[in-house]
Amino acid sequence: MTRSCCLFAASTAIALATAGVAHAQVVLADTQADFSTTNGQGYRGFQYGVYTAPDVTSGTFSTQNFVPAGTAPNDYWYGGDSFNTPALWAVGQHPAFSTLFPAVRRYTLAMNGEPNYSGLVRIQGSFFDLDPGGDTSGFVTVNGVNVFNAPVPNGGPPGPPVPFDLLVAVTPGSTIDFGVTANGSAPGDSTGITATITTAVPEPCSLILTAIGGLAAAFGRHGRWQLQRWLLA
Ligand SMILES: [Ca+2]
Repeated sequence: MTRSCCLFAASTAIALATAGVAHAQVVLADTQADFSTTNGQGYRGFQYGVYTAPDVTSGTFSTQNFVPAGTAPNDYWYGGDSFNTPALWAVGQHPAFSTLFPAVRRYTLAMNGEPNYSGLVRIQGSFFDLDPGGDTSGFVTVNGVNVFNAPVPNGGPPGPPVPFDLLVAVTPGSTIDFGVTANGSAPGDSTGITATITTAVPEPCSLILTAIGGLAAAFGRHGRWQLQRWLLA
């Protein structure tokens, strides 16, 4: 952060502190709020599809060959396997029934007008069972590297949350994937997912940028980002 930026941001922080305003960092993505089938693949930076390798659960699986689903009937993305699988909808996803390809929703930094951000992001959320008929695992990968992978116990819907809270470095074009694997068989594998991706600012400027986020709140999701980027220029 430059000196002029710090001075401006500091004055902003003081002004907002006086006004009692406090806001979180910039929200880049929200898996549920950003979901759409009517706006096409890539809307708000999200694509919905599969990894073309079966039943990846070990933590050593390949995360390459992400393929977006081709159609979206009835408000879910459909990957062409049997029994309407793989499927991805606003609050959950189901792996492919026959191939056992994991269902994956992918957020790509800077895709389709998403923020052109470099730095740390915090990925917070949880997986949870939506159908006690089958067990699954939920995973998160960033740029093809698996950073979270855990069983999702039955008990739904909704089952007990399997939370994750990850801090990773990204650049424009980085991919952040949220996936559900079949664990050997796919019947009854509907699994819930909720997650947000927010910018994360290391100390000592986190307080200042929190205040900037508050100043920018009225500008909307991407407007907030653009104001913060301008301040950091
Ligand atoms: Ca299963």
